[in-house]
Amino acid sequence: MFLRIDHIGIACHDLEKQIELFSRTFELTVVVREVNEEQGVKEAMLHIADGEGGGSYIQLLEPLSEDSPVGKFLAKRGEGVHHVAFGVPDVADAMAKIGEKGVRLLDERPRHGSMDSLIAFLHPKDVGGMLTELVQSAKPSQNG
Ligand code: MC0
Repeated sequence: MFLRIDHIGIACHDLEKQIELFSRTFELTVVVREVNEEQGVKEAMLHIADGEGGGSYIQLLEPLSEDSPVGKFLAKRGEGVHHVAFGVPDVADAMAKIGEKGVRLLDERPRHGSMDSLIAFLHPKDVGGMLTELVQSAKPSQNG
């Protein structure tokens, strides 16, 4: 079902500060910066490698408001890993297959994600405490 790890999403208070830390420490390059109003985040994608069906990235996330998913996460748990995203060939197909297994889907239909991907989230309580995202990439890879 999974092609690769698409990205690890990391919640932070200050996107620019965290970009500086990750770029300097791991010598990663920011390939995309976006604001996703629907998800309530300002984000940056730092390219790691290319894999089957797309690239893999560190995704840094700053909330647009305190009552957004990432805003609430930061208030409750502080900065750190927010979610793990897996690349899938077809997000609607993966949602149907996973939903049939009794895992709660947080989205009824695929939504707009980073770099024109299609995404859907699974409830963390049904996946061992890990907020899980499914990603269908728009392009095979984007590494800047
Ligand atoms: C909450 N919980 C988590 C969690 N967030 N567990 C693991 N990882 C997380 N990130 C746990 C809480 O501790 C709580 O457990 C339980 O789940 C319910 O959480 P809550 O605080 O009562 O409820 P909410 O209202 O904060 O909702 C949590 C939920 C929500 C995961 C349902 O954040 C959501 O729908 N997330 C999906 C969308 C999202 O995260 N978007 C931002 C990234 P206890 O034991 O205390 O009951 S957007 C993104 O990443 C896009 C742009 C992209 O990749 O392209």
